[in-house]
This record gives sequence, C-alpha cells and structure tokens, in this order.
Amino acid sequence: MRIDVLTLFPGMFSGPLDHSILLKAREAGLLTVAAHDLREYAEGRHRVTDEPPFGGGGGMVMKPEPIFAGVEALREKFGQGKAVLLSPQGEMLDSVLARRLSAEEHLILICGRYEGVDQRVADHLADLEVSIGDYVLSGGELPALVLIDAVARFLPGVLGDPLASSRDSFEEGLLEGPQYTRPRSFRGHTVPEVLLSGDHAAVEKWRREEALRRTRERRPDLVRKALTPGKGVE
Ligand code: JA5
Repeated sequence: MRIDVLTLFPGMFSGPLDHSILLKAREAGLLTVAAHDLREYAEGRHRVTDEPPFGGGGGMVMKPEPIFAGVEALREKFGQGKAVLLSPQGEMLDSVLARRLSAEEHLILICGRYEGVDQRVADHLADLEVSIGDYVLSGGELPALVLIDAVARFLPGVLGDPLASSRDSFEEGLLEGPQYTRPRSFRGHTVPEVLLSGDHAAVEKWRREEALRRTRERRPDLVRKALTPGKGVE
C-alpha cells in the first residue's frame, strides 16, 4: 500500500514511521509512506497556504489551491488514490474503517492546520473525512499517523503471524483481558494462579471471562455491539 501525506509539517512523520512495526512494514516493501510539504504546491513568491476566513472571526484558514494541486499531482503520478481529510467532522476511525482503508491501493491523507481547511476541500476533493476522536488537536498530522498505524496492522504480512490482526481485541469485539509477566510476585502483588497452572484450557477460559467482565464493566456499548449477529463473539 502507498500512503502520501499532504502537510505543512512533513517533519512530524519521520519519527513514528522510523520505528518498530511501521519501519519493518516499510522495509519489507509492504507500505510506502511519503510526506509532502503543501508549500511546494503553493504558488507565488511567498507560497502562501493560508488566509483569514471570509466573514471574519480571526485565525487563518488553509487555502484550497495548494491542497487541490497536491492531490491532483499525486493522482497524476500514482493513479486515482482515495483522498482522506483528517477532521473532527469526519467518520470516527474504528477497526472496521481501518480494515476497509487497508484494502485501498493508495491513500492521500490531507492534514489541516490553523482553524481548519476551506470547506471546498471536503466538498469537492476529499473522498472521505475521518476523525480519530472528539477532542481538539492543533492539526491533522497526529490523526494521520494514528490512521497509518491502525491501517498498516491490517496489511497482509505486517504483523508476523497472519492471524494476529484478526485476533486483536477490537476485532473480537471486546477489550483485552489483563496480562502478566515475571516476576510472579511484585511488591506483594501476585499473578493469578491459573496463569501458572499450565492448564491451557483453563487459561483460555479465564482470559475470555476476564475480557468479558472488563468489557461489561468499562465498555457496555462494546458488549451490545459484540452480541449483534455478525459482529464478533459467537
Ligand atoms: C484537528 C486544524 O479527530 C481528532 C481531530 C482533531 C483535528 C483533526 S482530526 N484535524 C484538525 C485540524 O486542525 O485540521
């Protein structure tokens, strides 16, 4: 899969993409990510990318022309990629959407800054708007990185075990249960006996019960969803 990012801050993408799973996915040729400076697509001596909003109100809004030029240049080079605008007005990212996006050959992620992006980008350029949650952020870059990570985990071969992504907690529709490692006793807090018993069936049963109990307690909305036919659990 290829992912191009249009951003005023391409430097924000190097750190996260250069570690761990995302680095390995890129090295294996399963994922290509390129961050492009939107200023390169801005015209004029000053390469202006933002202007004050029509109607007043203060702050700055990102101009449509550099964003349209960037997406159009990338589509000319690589074909009809799906353009995704990161925005609080977007469809909420969850594992279903991440998996759907992982089936695309090419994504173009558009990151806003300042007070946001001229509405014509959402209306006439982007195929989809995606939000990662109901909180204010300074721009779309961190949401784009979250999306890249969530999507990459569904690409075949990115996780060592081919079944790993389908076993992940949200794919099962439940929260993960508790996990423990050595030492068996830490500051007087001991590990549940069953995990030390060597009885694999008992361990599996305990894990499933713990996952359900925790999900009922913390995320009753997920339990309702999981019990909806075709959405996991049974
Ligand atoms: C802020 C100019 O889903 C959380 C999000 C917050 C946020 C996003 S997505 N985009 C922007 C932005 O600020 O473009």
